[in-house]
Amino acid sequence: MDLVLKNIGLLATPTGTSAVTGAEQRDITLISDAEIGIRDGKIVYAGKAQEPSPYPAAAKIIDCGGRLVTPGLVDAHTHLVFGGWRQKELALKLEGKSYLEILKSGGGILSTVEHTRAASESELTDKGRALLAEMLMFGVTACEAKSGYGLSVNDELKQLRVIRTLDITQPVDIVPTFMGAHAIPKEYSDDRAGYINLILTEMLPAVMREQLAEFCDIFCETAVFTPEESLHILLEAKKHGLIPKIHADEIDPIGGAEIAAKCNAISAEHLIQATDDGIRSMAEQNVIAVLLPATSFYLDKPFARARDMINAGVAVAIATDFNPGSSPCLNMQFAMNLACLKYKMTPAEVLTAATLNGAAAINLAETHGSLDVGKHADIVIWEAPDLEYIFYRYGSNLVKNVIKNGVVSY
Ligand code: IZC
Ligand code: ZN
Repeated sequence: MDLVLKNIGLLATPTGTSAVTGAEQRDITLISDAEIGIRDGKIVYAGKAQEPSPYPAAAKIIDCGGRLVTPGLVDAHTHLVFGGWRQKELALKLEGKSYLEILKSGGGILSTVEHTRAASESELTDKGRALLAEMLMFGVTACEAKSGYGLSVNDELKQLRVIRTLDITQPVDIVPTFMGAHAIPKEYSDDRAGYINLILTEMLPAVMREQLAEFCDIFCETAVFTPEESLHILLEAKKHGLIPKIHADEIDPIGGAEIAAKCNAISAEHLIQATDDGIRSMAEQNVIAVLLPATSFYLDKPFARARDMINAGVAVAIATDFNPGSSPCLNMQFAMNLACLKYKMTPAEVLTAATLNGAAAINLAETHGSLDVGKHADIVIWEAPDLEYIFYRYGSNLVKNVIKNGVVSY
């Protein structure tokens, strides 16, 4: 035994190795007066405190002081690696310019593309490392990270190599997503077919040659990629062995949720404007809804219909959407608080959404996202006596300690 967490006031966790749906999403395990045993970075016991202690005298003990303990948070949707920031867009936003208007005028994603292209691999790696350290402090032990600010073969590969380096060299596990279809770069502004052809014939094969991604995502949106283009690109990516994801129905209801179902995407993201038909088709195909409430907040948009999705049998995950434009916030606790207060999800539903269902959305549910025996010992000790408290005391960082693979990392 390497480590024992004793004197846990309340252990709160979903259970299982796949996404949970419907009423099951709030059916979490709650154990008072609990303890967790960890060996070789994995959980070997999670349950009621045991007397007499079965652990060897040499085991390291952490006294949790009666606090709340949960699985590490999983941020299933981030655009983590980018050059520059976009604080200059704040003034435009306050003047009433919309996200798509800023993008159309050459700002938005395209301004981040310029800064990302200009940055070296090591500059991007240093910046990403600092951001991940901050995410960890807020309780995140695994996340997803997308490319999509390179939009040329070399710059997309550069971003994905940074993601790989970061995964290897710091504690938070990172799952990589190729998102060459994030916008049409300016050198292709008069030739969208040419850019899509570049994605299909050069980017996808190059990404696969270096095994740099597990998922392929696309920004299916008015004035970005159409539903038809999205379906075509995702089906081609699938042939290369990538698992589809899709930014769907964020701003306009153009049928993104339906496309997610059609190509058997593992998840669809945003879904603010998803229709009843879209939600139904996602439920039928077990597509996970990755909802991003911090983006609704920052763009001053409606909040996605989480309750309708849960009632329809769609598994709901919550993530930050951390990016320099529409969600410059990497604090998973803030996203969770918004999910509770704005989606009216219960604390238990949000916990599942931010752990097990997030893990399932990035294909990590076998090993992450709950405190089941055999899973990675990714654990948050909260400065909180119970689960409600972390949704009530919003605005503070309520994480006391983070354990990653059995090691106290914060
Ligand atoms: O940089 O604006 N929505 N992609 C789709 C983003 C937001 C990121 C950005
Ligand atoms: Zn996004």
